[in-house]
Amino acid sequence: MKSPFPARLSDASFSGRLHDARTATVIGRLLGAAVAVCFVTGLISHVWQHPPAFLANALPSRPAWGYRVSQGLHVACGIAAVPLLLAKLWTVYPRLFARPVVRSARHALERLSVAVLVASALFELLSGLLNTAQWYPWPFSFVPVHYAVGWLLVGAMVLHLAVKAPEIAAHWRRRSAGTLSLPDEDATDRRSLLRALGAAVGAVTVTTVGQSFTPLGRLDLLAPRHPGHGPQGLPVNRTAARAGVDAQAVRDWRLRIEGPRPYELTLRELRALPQHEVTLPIACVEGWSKAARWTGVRVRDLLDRAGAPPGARIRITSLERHGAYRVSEMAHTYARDPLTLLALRLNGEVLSFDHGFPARVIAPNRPGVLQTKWVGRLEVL
Ligand SMILES: Nc1nc2c(c(=O)[nH]1)N[C@H]1C(S)=C(S)[C@@H](COP(=O)(O)O)O[C@H]1N2
Ligand SMILES: [Mo]
Repeated sequence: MKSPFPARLSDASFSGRLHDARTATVIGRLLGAAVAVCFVTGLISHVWQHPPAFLANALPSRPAWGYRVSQGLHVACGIAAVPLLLAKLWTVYPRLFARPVVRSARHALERLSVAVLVASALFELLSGLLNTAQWYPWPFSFVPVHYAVGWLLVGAMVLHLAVKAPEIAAHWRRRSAGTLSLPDEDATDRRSLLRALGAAVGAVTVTTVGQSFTPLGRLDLLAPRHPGHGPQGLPVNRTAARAGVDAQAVRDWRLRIEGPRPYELTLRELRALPQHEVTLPIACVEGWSKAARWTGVRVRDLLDRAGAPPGARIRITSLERHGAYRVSEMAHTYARDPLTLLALRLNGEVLSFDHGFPARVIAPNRPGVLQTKWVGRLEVL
């Protein structure tokens, strides 16, 4: 069978019609920036969900909007990176068919690093995107693999930047030496390509970013979640039915607080304690977030009554029997924050079952997965 590609593609056949180094540099810069933001915000999200021992009791609970902005950026930059990556691959693809396949040991290593770079970039964007849609068509667990491949991607990208540094430097500015000799029509075509790319990035961003940036909520046409859709004006990730929590499970509900002076409270007793109202967002790792008004009892008041030392970490356990998010832990910085509540009400109404009735955790600057619903027990650690 005849190959659709010229038998011998030398570097010369790579130079024309937007498969050139200037175009690759311009798109690469934007893609690199998007990947860098994804990496930093991804690290933040990972540390917040799985803190290393030395940070487990020290993560800051402020700014209250911190995790919301960080994770919103993570998902928005990941989505913007999809058209950027496709355009970048299109610009450089003739290089993939360059012959001879391997010219030297150094060349072989470079090709290998590009293979890792392309594969890990495609994997990160695809797995992240499917995760926001809660679709897991793979046999591994998303979080550790997405995290590990993130390191692979950044490592391969740094290597790529180092190898290409001379070329990137030569084509960084429009009037750099290498581009002066290019025909004018290439410059015009490049501008058109970049304008189209800008429009594509703008379109995917504007139609999804409203899932966390609520002023653009009405333009949120493509994101899997709409921040306003759900009971009591808030989306639900895991419903009470799916978590196996029903009226029966909460009938004789009591909150158990384990500490130096353990005690139990009925819902009526909890309601009789001083109530506080806070406005805080649920910020899901999948990218949607929404602020809401929560009313309930300060966690620190409950801990004081149990005689908890001020620096103590706590563990929160849900009534839910199975499920990855039935238990969460909280640093003293969170437990002592006056905004951290065991919430009983949401947006002026008693919590619905799906939002965690009879009681759920709401704390500032905290990933949604840790805002435990259907709380049954608080333990001083
Ligand atoms: N017990 C329990 N709490 C949970 C979860 C869960 O699966 N089980 N899901 C978490 C996730 S992933 C999110 S984003 C928030 C969503 O809260 P909401 O359904 O009230 O909007 O609840 C969190 N609390
Ligand atoms: Mo979530």
